Amino acid sequence: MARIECAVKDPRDGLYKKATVNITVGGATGKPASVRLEAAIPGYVGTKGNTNGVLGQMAVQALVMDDANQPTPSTSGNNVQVRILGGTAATGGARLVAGAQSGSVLQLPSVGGVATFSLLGGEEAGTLFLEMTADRFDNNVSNGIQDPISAIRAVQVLEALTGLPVVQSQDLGEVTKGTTFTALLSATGGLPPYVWSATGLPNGLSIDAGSGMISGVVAQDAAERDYNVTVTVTDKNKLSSSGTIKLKVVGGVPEDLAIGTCNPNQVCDIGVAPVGVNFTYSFVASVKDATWTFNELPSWLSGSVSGSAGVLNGKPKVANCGAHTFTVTAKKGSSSVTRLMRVRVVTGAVPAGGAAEDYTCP
Ligand SMILES: [Ca+2]
Repeated sequence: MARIECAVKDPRDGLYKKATVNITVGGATGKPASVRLEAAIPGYVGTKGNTNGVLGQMAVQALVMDDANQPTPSTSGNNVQVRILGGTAATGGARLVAGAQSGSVLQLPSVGGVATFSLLGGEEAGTLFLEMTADRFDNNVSNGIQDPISAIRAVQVLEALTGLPVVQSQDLGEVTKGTTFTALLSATGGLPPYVWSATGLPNGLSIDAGSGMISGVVAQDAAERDYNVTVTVTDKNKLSSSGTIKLKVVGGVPEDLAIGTCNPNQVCDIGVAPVGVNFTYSFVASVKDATWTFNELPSWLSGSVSGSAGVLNGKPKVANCGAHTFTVTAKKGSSSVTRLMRVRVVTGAVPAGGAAEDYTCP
């Protein structure tokens, strides 16, 4: 108990007025009611032996407060237990040190409600969870903890001081079912090496954790639509961030792009072209939005695209007599099919006033 007395002089009558109040000091139980851990600035610790200048140890204060939020009285025994919780990669080699004690668990006496120890980082970066416990039953943890009061604090263990890694968002475009697809993702910042993961990929595609390579063959049962894939990259500090990769699955295997009834193992005849007569031929695919290219066309023939058709056009001369082979390629998304075609230039009708040798093949 303590008595507080206060006296003031009243300016109106010049008399002193007094008041007293009795208060109870340490009015609460003096038993632990709350505990907390306070890490020294900057609040993170480096991995053991890191060469990047991150300090490998830091001081941590364990505070034990009573019901009135006052420091619990010091006791003759240990009244603070601190331990590193297992289960994270960062625990390997990490330890707590105070005086002669060293390990993943310490039991310490508090002085003025505070026990101080050091945390040393281990081999791996990541998050460490420190648990502090006091015993409300008797403010002593050495004889068993009957009524635990606990708090957990996360501490980041860093290999180097870097920013977060950032995934470069990108649009991978159209991916055609049934065809092999690969795309290499990239990240910046953070501390390589990176570990990659992805959610929302269409069936058949997967990401390589080590390289960030998305690859595979989109399954035939994958829905044909736009996909927004969440890609997460985690760096050596175990810091991670996510980005969105877009792609669109489209239908169509090479067989769907069959050109006419021509099969892939034969030369496909598209007919004859008489000398002196304009020759036209259109290729139309069985799927929409195919694009067309022609290769090794004879000099008298030119290819073009009209709408969704690939069109050949030309007027052969007598010098062009004979068979000509060339290739036609129809492409849709990443799927394409190429066929070998043949056209034969033959003798044409001689127009009025024309010379027979200009229209007659040898
Ligand atoms: Ca106890």
